[in-house]
Amino acid sequence: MSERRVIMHYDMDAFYASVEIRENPSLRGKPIVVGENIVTTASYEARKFGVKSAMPLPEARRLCPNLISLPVRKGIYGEVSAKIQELVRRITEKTEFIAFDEGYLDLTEVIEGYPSREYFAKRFQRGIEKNTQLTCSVGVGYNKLTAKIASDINKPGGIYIFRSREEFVEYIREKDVRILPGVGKKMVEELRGKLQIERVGDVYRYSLTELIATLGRSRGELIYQYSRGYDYREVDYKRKTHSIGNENTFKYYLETREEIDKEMEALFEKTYDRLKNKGFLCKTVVVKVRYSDRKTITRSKTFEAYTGDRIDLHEAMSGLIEEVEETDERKSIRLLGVSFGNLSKHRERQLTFQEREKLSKKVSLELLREKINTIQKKG
Ligand code: TTP
Ligand code: MG
Repeated sequence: MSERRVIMHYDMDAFYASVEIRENPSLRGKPIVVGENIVTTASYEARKFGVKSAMPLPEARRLCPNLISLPVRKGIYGEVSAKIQELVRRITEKTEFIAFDEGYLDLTEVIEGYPSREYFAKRFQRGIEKNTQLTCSVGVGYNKLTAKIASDINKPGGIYIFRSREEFVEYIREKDVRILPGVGKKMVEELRGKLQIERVGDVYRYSLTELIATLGRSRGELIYQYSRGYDYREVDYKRKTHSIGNENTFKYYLETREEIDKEMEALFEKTYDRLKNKGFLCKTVVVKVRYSDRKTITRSKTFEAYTGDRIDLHEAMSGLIEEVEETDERKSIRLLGVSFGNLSKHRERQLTFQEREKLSKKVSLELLREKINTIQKKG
């Protein structure tokens, strides 16, 4: 694989918080967080006080007494996210969305039509802002790794570009190893404790074999390659839809089992139709319930193999709802949802039990033949 690819990564700035500000401009310029108990994200004004994602709300308030906290409204962020993805897809089909607010674009071919990478990046940001009133940060690299790291460098509203591996290594060698994707808390401890690695450059002291011996194959290889700017992953633009679901919020809360069952049936029909029409099979059924006090629970069941069987799926859903009924305190319900996850297209489905048996017999036969051949050759 050459380094001639041009990959871009975009990441929306303070996404949930920015959407809330857009919906209510009087919040602009104020320190806000989105989250009920835990901060999911903080506006850049709140970040100045040290408030950040995953922080308990009381702690955030201690740091920033004027903090405004807002409840999470996933539905709206999902809609904005879909709009952004639609805009991005107009640029190229070679797009991989990895979260609500971020994604990769393979620009290798597209970029030829533009005067420069900076020009493209600026234009991209302007396009997103014009259509969504939201800002994003953009990184351009020669692979996913370098693009992703680049987009974080000049946040918010920033652009950063790595043109070559040399440039990347030069930038990264003095940085904390945590800058590398996949290096989490546990790995940081191991790197420090077992190998005295703190900065990316410290990784270069060890051979690949040494890293694998200490960290295991996949983590050893990852850190060896990433620290040097190697990453061969493609922008996975054929990536599948991850789930199909429907939910319903009720003006008048549901109180009885009959009401709940009726609504669940309707949701099931709607969701099952979509699954069938799109030609998907699935492995997981998820049921979501939100009570009048906003407490939300989800229960899921995962099958061994992919299925599109109406009865199987319906049974799973009913089982989950029963589970919920047994655990809750029978409060009134304001929202119900059903979704099918772990999707697979029909033709990519897993083998049935019989098919697997047949195949394994075939494979054993082939192995046996191979063995006989080797023995004959040796003889
Ligand atoms: P991020 O892109 O990590 O953060 P962000 O967009 O809020 O801020 P930044 O400008 O640094 O990119 O996550 C995107 C959204 O995902 C974020 O707005 C809220 C949500 N989120 C959570 O719900 N829980 C979390 O722990 C994190 C990190 C994010
Ligand atoms: Mg973001």
